[in-house]
Amino acid sequence: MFPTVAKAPSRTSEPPIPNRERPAEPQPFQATKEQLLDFYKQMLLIRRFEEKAGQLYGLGLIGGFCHLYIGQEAVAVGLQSALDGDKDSVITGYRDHGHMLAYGIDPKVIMAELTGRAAGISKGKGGSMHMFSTEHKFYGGHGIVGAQVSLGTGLAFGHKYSNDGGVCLAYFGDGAANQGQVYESFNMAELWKLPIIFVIENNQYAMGTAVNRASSEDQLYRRGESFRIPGIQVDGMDVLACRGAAEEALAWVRAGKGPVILEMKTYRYRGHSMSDPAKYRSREEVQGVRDKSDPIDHVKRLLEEQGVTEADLKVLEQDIRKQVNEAADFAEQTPEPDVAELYTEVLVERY
Ligand SMILES: Cc1ncc(C[n+]2csc(CCOP(=O)(O)OP(=O)(O)O)c2C)c(N)n1
Ligand SMILES: [Mg+2]
Repeated sequence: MFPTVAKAPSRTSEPPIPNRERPAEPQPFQATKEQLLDFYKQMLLIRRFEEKAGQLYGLGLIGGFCHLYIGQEAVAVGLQSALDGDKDSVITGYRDHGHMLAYGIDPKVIMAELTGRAAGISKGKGGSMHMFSTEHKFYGGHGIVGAQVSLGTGLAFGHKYSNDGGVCLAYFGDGAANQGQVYESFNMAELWKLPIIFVIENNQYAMGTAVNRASSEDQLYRRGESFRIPGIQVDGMDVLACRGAAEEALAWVRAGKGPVILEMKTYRYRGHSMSDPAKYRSREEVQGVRDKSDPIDHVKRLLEEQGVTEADLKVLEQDIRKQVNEAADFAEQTPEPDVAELYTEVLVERY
């Protein structure tokens, strides 16, 4: 005899889990003039840094792959500004320069890492895709699409296990959101109520594939529903919306309620990497976003409303250009690692 199984009611017309508690609707962050100026400076630094990195790549000074963050600046700046630098950790994929700069790490050691120099933040052995700063609890920089999500879940497990109060911010792309290990991570993270924010940087493309050509559910914030992980969709071109969403997500996670997904709607202006013919979208599409939704122009307008003048902003811009030029000079002039360093610090053996 088989046990009798109660007939399940039809649920096709119901939302997956009705009446479930969810994080509150995020509100735009109310920034002071100083905070706005700080966001502006950080985003402009990322943009100018990335433009310079593109030039150095063209000159053959950067080897291997190089993925620029231009267009997405508000995401890293807005989210990371809400973190507790002493406790929280961050992990991301290969498009990682902006996330490091958003920590206030010296652009010199980041640029020197791109040019493979001994003074680089990972001693010139990580390069563009594999930079780390354990001092800032920044755990890379990963080239395997989606792998950082499982590693980030491990970091969150570490926070919970050691009860250090930290939260992990694990960034990944719209393309990575279709990888299998992401869902294994979602399952364990919710089951164990791990302190992690899964941040999907939906920049609309995975290499040359538009998100709606590759994703059956292209509203990516819903991807956690079957794991009971709430999701929030955020305007990733608005630094104040990003910061507001981070605060709501952090409040939820720090209260022990488990993970949250933030889908950041953003856009990358440049090619996927430095060798991208960009045949999959029109110039008009890119120009349209630049004209209407640029995250830096947005903050510039807010600053101007607060009485900051074009001349004040020019001074800032000059200072940032100077910093970036100094970083590039340093990255060109500082020596490469000694050959004797080839096998040092590439593996930590702990038995
Ligand atoms: C496991 C794996 N599969 C494929 C690749 C090749 N690859 C590198 S980047 C990329 C696209 C990822 O797109 P997305 O996750 O949207 O991130 P974005 O580049 O837009 O930041 C692919 C397929 C890889 N590095 N690793
Ligand atoms: Mg993408």
